Amino acid sequence: MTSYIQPFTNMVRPDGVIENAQTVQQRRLSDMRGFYADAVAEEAAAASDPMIYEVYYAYVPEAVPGELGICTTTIYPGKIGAEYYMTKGHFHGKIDRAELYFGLSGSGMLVMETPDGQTNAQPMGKGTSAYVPPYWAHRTVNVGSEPFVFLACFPADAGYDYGTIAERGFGILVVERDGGPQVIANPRR
Ligand code: PAN
Ligand code: ZN
Repeated sequence: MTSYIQPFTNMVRPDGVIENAQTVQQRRLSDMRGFYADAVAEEAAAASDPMIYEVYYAYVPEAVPGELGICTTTIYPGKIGAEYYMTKGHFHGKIDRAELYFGLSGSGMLVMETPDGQTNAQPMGKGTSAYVPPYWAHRTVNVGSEPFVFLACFPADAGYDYGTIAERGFGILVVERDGGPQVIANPRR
């Protein structure tokens, strides 16, 4: 017999807090050492171990095909050297799973890359709907002076492959140049 999941709603605040969240994940600089291009700046910032981003999960389903995961990400404003605070970034474990992002507040960039090295960067802000297609690794970056917050909805069986990006990074970085964000080639590639 089918056992039905009960329908539910959550209040999602513009600052990314989800009321009655199932879990909250915090990512400090110490959770992502080696991700930033400027190793000297990263070492200097490590002393205070700043909070880089937080993820509130409204729903963390089992990896059942057909189910959806729902969460917000709040990336705090800041830079390591010239590089803006950002998420680790990942391919999905099931690499052909797509994802929807929806901007709630602040301003950011969505950086993406295919396994064969095609890159793409899309600006995001409040009200932006962004499609992460199958096969594209994805990372978000806060390019503003306020927290950048977005909602994500993803197939429950998508999973995470963090290792590929942890090793190679993305082909493009988002850095501050002349007072604003600029997308540049990753010098470590
Ligand atoms: C997002 C991300 C979230 C945090 O919900 O998981 O923004 O980024 P990292 O997972 O790269 O640390 C998502 O893309 N889920 O699939
Ligand atoms: Zn994802």
